[in-house]
Amino acid sequence: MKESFRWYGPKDSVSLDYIRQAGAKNIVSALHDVPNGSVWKVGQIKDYRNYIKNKGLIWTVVESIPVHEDIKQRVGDFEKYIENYKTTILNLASSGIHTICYNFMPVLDWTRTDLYKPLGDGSTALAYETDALCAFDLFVVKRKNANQDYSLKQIRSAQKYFTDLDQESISILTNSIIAGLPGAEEEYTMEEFNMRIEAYANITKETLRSNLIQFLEAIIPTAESCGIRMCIHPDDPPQPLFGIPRVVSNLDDLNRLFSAVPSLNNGLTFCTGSFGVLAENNLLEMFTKHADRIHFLHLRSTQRDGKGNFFEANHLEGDVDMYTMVKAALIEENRRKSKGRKDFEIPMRPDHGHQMLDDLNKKTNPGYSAIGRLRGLAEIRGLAIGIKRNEN
Ligand code: DNO
Repeated sequence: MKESFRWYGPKDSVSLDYIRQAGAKNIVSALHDVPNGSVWKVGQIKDYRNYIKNKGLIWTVVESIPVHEDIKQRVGDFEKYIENYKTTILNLASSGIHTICYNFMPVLDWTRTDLYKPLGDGSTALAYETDALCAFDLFVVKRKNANQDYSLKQIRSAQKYFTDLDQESISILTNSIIAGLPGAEEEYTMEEFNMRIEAYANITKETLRSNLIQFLEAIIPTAESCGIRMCIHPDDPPQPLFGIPRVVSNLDDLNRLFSAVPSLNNGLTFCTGSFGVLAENNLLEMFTKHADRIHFLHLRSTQRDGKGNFFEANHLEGDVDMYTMVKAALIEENRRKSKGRKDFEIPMRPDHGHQMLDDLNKKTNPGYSAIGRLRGLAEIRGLAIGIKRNEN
């Protein structure tokens, strides 16, 4: 696996100099300052690439080129945004970057309700609680007809949860959900958020899926023409939020997506933590079925409680069987190597990490502090070496 680390650009408190010390040579990053929908120009891409190169590192994966909301809904200027997307793909390829991660989650990218859940060992983790989300939806956003999307039991439980919140907790919860987690690229006021959600009122799951497929039909030929591996990131969490469908959550979703657009350039970011939130997702089966189009790995684990809540566990703990997943990745790499595939080494990044040790007193991007990810990378690196040695 190509060990990688995500970097949010020159403003990231975890600098490239620090990342070099983690031992990862590959950088996962994006032109975060370019507004969603605009073309990434060759000059901008090359400057950014060279800045990383001058630090002795390689910009290997783009995460993400955000997909404009007009494309997801197929409204407004979606055709122009698709053309811009294609131009960005070509510009990245001509600058030597060939792997692009993106997602098709409506309105919000990844979502958590608590960014600093205290754990028993003194570190903090990202967490998601259904009561918190439901309470936010019903009593803060006050989304029209929201109660139709929840059972009576859920509503009662959310009511109780909300009654116990003071003003400060409500505003922390609000910021955790709509103020834009790192990489989401968009933050909303409550009014904007409501408008964005409302725009999906008539978009069914099948419409959203069809919009995604039409987007892929438009861009994948461009990706093929210049050797770009597109890899969609799964829904995080893998379930509808705010009454809006999501279409990259389970094996059935993947099967439909890849049978509609079978090119291997239409690939997948296999995020063990995102898929792992659904107990019914068999990660190994999902991985094996679509192994040849997995162009990027996000390795992390989540711990479910059986009631829809989860927190991010240490990388080798929680519900994800990391041994099995790393082994599957190494088997796939060997298979590709034996077939002479040049992309046999799959870029992998330790996804998220606990806020721990000195980082507890620093301001870092939630989930992206240095030490927690360093721990994750070190554990996964050791695991991979152990598996490889054991096989030879
Ligand atoms: C969260 C990330 C996501 C991811 C995008 C990919 O930590 O995994 O923000 O980058 O969903 O497009």
